Amino acid sequence: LKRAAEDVKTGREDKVPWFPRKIQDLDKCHHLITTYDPSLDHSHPVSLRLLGYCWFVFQKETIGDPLPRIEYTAQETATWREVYRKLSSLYPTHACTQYLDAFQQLKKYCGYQEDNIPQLQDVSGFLKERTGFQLRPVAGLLSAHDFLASLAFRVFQCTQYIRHFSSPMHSPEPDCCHELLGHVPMLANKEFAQFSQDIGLASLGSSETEIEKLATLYWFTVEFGLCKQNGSIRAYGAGLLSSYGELMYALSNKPEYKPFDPEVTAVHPYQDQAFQPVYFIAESFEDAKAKLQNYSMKIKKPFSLHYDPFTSSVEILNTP
Ligand code: HBI
Ligand code: FE
Repeated sequence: LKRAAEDVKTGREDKVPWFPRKIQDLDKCHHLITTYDPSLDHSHPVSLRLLGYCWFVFQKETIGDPLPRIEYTAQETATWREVYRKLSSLYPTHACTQYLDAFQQLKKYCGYQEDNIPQLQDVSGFLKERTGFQLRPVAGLLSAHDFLASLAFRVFQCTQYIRHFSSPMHSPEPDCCHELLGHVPMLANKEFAQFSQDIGLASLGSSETEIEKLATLYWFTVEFGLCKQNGSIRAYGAGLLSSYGELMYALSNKPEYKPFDPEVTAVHPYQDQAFQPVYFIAESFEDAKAKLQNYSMKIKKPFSLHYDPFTSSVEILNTP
């Protein structure tokens, strides 16, 4: 409500929702989507102990504080082991080289191994050194508005609990297997980090309609993107790199492929209950970044924004 009162009045019908101007404002970007309520779904009891703990942490934690270290139970570690083993057997043939390079580094420096769930604090420090990205713990699925806004400041809101042991190969919402195995390795790559931040920056000061389109772009790239590599096709999307079944399927001859084109991709219907019927292929991250920048320039905003990396804040230019 407090945020709603701060919406920017533009005099147009499409008003600009409140958005963070500096990294500290991300403390207000914690709006969870409640389509999935673990307390009502007994077939998918996520680890409620940790979920509750995340909530607790969330209340107190401000950006920049050290991230809590979690002592995972033997059962939680066993779930991680199963997911880690199965997925890492596919990476050499299915993941892009940027992913594979970072994965090696994470094994060396961040405790990525089958008997250990890496700690967000260690991973966050590693990313900060590589690309300036940092992690911050979050209790579940955030609104696209808040999630994308944090990317603008190179902050990745990251779940810290693990899926329930009863279905190790599937999780109805993001969990640390998805974040640590899907997202983190790619965020260690400079090009990809810039691409992610660019989607975030494009969302700041955009209308809800434009944010919805950017969320769809995010879906088909950061979550389910494929790219060309030395004449073959590899995965870079986190939703693929954290799902054994869909990773195999995406690189089989079953789905349809289309070239990544933001105008087309942003309005393509997506599937969140089954495998995607269509995947978009990027020529390279350079190319995807250039196309995204071109797309973002065309989004109508009542002002222009400039990101200042020294202060982690956005300057607002040409306000009427
Ligand atoms: N929230 N915690 C969390 N993790 C995500 O990966 C995530 C999210 N909210 C929205 C989202 N991803 C995307 O699907 C887009 O809506 C931006
Ligand atoms: Fe994700």
